[in-house]
Amino acid sequence: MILSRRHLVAGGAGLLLGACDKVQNWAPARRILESGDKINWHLQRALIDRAALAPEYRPDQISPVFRQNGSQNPNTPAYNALVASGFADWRLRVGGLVRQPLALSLAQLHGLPARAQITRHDCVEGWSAIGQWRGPLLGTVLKLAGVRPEARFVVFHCADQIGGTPYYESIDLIDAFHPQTILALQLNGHLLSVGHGAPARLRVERQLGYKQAKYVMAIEAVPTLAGIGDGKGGYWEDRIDYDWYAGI
Ligand SMILES: Nc1nc2c(c(=O)[nH]1)N[C@H]1C(S)=C(S)[C@@H](COP(=O)(O)O)O[C@H]1N2
Ligand SMILES: [Mo]
Repeated sequence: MILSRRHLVAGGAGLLLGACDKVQNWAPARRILESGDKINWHLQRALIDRAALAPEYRPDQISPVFRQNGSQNPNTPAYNALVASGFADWRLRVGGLVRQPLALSLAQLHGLPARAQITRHDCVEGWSAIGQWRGPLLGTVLKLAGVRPEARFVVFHCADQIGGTPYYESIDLIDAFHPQTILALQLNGHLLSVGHGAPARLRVERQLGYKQAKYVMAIEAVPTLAGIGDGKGGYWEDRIDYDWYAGI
């Protein structure tokens, strides 16, 4: 049917409802409504996808050796001094778009409720390893700082430099508050070794290895990735065409 002026200017509620019924039967409108449904369905599926958990494994499935990759020691004077003091002077800075910028000591991080998870690390170079990671939820730390509503991403600034540039990575707030996203302080029941990113490294379990920032020194909440590095959100994203969203 053609939508008539009478339908559009329908007066009473009853009439309006009647008009709605007719609109729903009107093919073009029905197509729009159905496509709305489809968009809704895709959106919901995407959101449910993003909330899904990474598989977790049994203790007997832990790899005997967990390989180290990328930087294995920042080896800068500043980092070496931190190692020498057992990270007593290390502070995790949390800043950017937060209500309360923080400088958390390692003891404070160890004092937060922690989560342990046995997960599989998948490196884009073609190797994997299963390990148990333990540490506070990144969400707990971000809630302490109070992320402002304008923030859309969190950036991790690391202590190591590759070719003179400090390593950096970023994730969006959906991953930042995912229940398996932790700041790992331990691997397989031991404090993180220097090789695995001491004293704190990100575990964002539904993404590839290069997102798992080691040697995290600062976390910054930002509205856009435009001002970070060359704007693609990570050290490797900016240098070779690694995807920013490295979903597994
Ligand atoms: N700061 C920093 N984080 C990093 C890297 C790096 O070079 N520097 N390499 C990434 C890559 S490619 C991988 S596969 C993992 C390796 O973590 P692992 O050494 O604990 O196995 O760390 C990731 N996080
Ligand atoms: Mo990797």
